[in-house]
Amino acid sequence: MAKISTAQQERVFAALDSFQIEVPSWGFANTGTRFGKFIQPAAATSIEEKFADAGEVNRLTGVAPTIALHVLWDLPKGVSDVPEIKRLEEKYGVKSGSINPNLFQGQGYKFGAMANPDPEIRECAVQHLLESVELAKALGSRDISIWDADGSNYPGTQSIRRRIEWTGEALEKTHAALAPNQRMLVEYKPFEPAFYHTDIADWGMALALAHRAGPQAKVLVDTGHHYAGQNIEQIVAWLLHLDALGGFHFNDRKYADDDLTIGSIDPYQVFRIFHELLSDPRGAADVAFMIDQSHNLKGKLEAAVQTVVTAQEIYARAALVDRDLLSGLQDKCDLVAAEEHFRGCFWTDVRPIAQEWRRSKGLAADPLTELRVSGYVEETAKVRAARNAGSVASYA
Ligand code: PSV
Ligand code: MN
Repeated sequence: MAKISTAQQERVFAALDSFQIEVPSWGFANTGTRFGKFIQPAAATSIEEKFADAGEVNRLTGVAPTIALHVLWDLPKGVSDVPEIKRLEEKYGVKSGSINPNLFQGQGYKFGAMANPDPEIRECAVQHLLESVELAKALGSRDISIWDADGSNYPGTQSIRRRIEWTGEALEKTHAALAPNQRMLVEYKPFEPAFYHTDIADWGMALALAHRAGPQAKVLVDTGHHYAGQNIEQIVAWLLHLDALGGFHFNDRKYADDDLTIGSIDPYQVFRIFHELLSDPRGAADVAFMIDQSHNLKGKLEAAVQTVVTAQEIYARAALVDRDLLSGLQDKCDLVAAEEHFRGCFWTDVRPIAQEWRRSKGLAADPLTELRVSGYVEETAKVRAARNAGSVASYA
């Protein structure tokens, strides 16, 4: 394996200095599959415990200073929850990150939210979106991250065309309420919960809707929301080219939206995505890195730390690429040399440099080991176990 050059080492350090990733509040609570959930004694049972856990991930890694909040799950009382959230931010040293409206759990949303044929339900969805924007303003959050679960299950049962219009109207109204520094991120997903058509099924639809909504609307790429075999880095390259990429929800998948740990199935794909980001001619693109995973089998805290560290290390590997060298090889169509350089960077073990970087920041060299040694999971389990056991009873 090629030795890491001084220039590469410097690039990796610079990349690590700029790398941050957001953890999701829902990754700390008990969640499962639609067939059931396995209760973890240390899972967070309240918003305070979610902040405590996010604080611990940030203490261990130093690169996860924000927590994504889901409005219905974390801010059920709306703006009156804001003072408590601010207290938690202060206490645990993590800030509120993206604000995620919930357009999928209300009973009224059975046939859709933004694109429900009933104008009253559509209005209800818009009101929720507007409240989410206000919440984000009150919390100082820049991004409102919108996932639209709408769609239909059977051909002929809904007008795809009218629903495009309704979705566009709702997003336009939401965009009009944004403060100048805020952004609206439009997430796409090809199926689930709808199984015939989803109103925002792919990046093209998300992009068209973002364009219609306004300049502060960008596309959010959830890596689990693609058809098998889709070239996600090409989508990323296009969105960067169009200045339309707002952020990521990172996770990995083998079959569908599996919410597995980033890079656990295909780390090379994550490397290729990071390569596109680092190749952006305008310099580091202003793109929010967020995690969207909730683990049913792995310990919540361990999974979160493992995810953050994995993302950071694959980012470092992408920083090894000598873009001038690669560009020259591409121009000469020296395919094998270009691929060998690219692949060689992917195969290089950057963990020693990452450890050195962490030490230089006064962080634990190995956050996962540090988590185990700290006893945090065992301690929180003692306090939370009874409450979590209660949630088994209520689930059964
Ligand atoms: C939907 O699958 C999704 O990816 C959206 O981002 C939601 O907000 C999140 O998962 C949690 O359900
Ligand atoms: Mn997502």
